[in-house]
Amino acid sequence: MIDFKLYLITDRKQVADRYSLIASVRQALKGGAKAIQLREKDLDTRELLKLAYKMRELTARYDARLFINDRLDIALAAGADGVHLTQNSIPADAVRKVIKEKLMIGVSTHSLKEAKEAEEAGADFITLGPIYRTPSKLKYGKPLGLDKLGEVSRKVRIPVFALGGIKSHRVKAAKKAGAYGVAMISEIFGAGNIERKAEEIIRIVKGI
Ligand code: TZP
Repeated sequence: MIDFKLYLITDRKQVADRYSLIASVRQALKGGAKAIQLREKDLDTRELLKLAYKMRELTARYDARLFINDRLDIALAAGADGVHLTQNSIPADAVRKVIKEKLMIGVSTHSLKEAKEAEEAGADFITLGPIYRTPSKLKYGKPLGLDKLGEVSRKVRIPVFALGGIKSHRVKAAKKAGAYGVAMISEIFGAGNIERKAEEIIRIVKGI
């Protein structure tokens, strides 16, 4: 069961330097965030594990789920709730065989084909993106847009989180198009008041 609507993805390089990543995530958790994906691709294994331990301790305190990007080994070692797989990771069905229901599996997708494949492979949820233009993801080419988000959301049964260029003022449209929830980096980590920004997004995405 996916019991969160906001999926917050980390990027310590986007955190205003007066805060550490941990302090910023703490603010988001205070604002009500219930799912964090640790995505720090440039850290080596031991640094990443150290950070994952800290994130585990912190998220547990706020009863929030922790996902680790790409690294099943780190997810298991840190006692995370799930692993978030990319299109280049070990595939979801291979992970599922080993972990059964012990961990949740999220998968990053960029097309209907990838979304269907992730569902068939046993993913619990997917992110779909980039929906809007976002500087960090220009390499994916043209944004998918809301129509594609709607089509994918209708054609898979697992929850779809809209990702890429999602800002407060776009959350409603993403929901209306059919997204189950929203995933984001810069809108929250770049906010002057992270706690309040997280609160605001959660209110909109839950429709309250
Ligand atoms: N995958 C597709 S877009 C994206 C990722 C990781 C980055 C989203 O970042 P932002 O700042 O929420 O647009």
